[in-house]
Amino acid sequence: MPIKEIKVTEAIVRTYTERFLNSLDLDAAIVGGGPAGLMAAAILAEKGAKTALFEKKLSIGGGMWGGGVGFNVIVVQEKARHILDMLKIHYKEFEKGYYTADSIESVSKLISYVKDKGAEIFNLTSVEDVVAKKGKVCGLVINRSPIEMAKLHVDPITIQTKFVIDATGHPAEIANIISEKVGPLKTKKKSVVGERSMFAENGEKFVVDKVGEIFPNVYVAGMCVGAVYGGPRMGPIFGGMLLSGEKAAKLILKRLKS
Ligand code: 48F
Repeated sequence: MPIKEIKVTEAIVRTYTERFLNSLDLDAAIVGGGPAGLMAAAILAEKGAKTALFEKKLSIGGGMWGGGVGFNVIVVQEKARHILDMLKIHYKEFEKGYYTADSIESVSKLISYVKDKGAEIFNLTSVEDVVAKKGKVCGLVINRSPIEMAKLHVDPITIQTKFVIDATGHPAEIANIISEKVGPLKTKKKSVVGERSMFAENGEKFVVDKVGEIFPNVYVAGMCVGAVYGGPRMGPIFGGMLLSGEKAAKLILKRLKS
């Protein structure tokens, strides 16, 4: 059978449109496809929550591809080793309690796991605002990243969701938007404090301990937690990111159940 160009076009447009229409009304919308957002998407989708992840870049994986200074190796501590096992990522014990894994294998297997569990991933999609009604966030305002990058005057569209996870990493973009345009955060300082200098041990603990709801229906995960609450950065050790995403997902699953 000859290949028809317009059939290829039709296949892409119809399939993408169907996927997008199926994601208009979600249980959980995750902003940011770094390790924390991906991990949250995996756990939510695995437990049957209708989940989509929005990533503004072309590639998914955030800051995990490059390991440390572009040496494509990540370090994961004992506490998060179960996640490497769950994702079937190969790893070696470097010294007691320090495990190394190939960062490229780690990102690929995480993405693959998320897709296998049924979450949608929309790349090239920037979240530029939230939908907020009666003091609660109930949706996201999204645009195509190339439109945003070219600063074209083109209006965005929206999706509806029960819960949002801000997993945008260091800039804590959604938390900043909320505190500037919607209202004070539920945190002690009421707005984004900004992360502190490096202290790996404390930073890794902080990004897990402080995971929670920062505004009605909005949770934080990953480095965003450090930015919102003023926790230390931790460098290329990734167990905390994965555990943080896992915890945010579990908190939302509990809320969805009730
Ligand atoms: O930065 P990122 O990897 O965040 P994370 O999951 O992990 C942090 C680590 O990579 C590392 C670290 C740990 O050692 O400190 O930095 O917390 O991934 C965040 C993703 O969010 C995307 C951004 O492109 C990146 O891929 N992102 C940011 N803002 C938006 C967004 C937005 N407004 N809309 C969509 N995606």
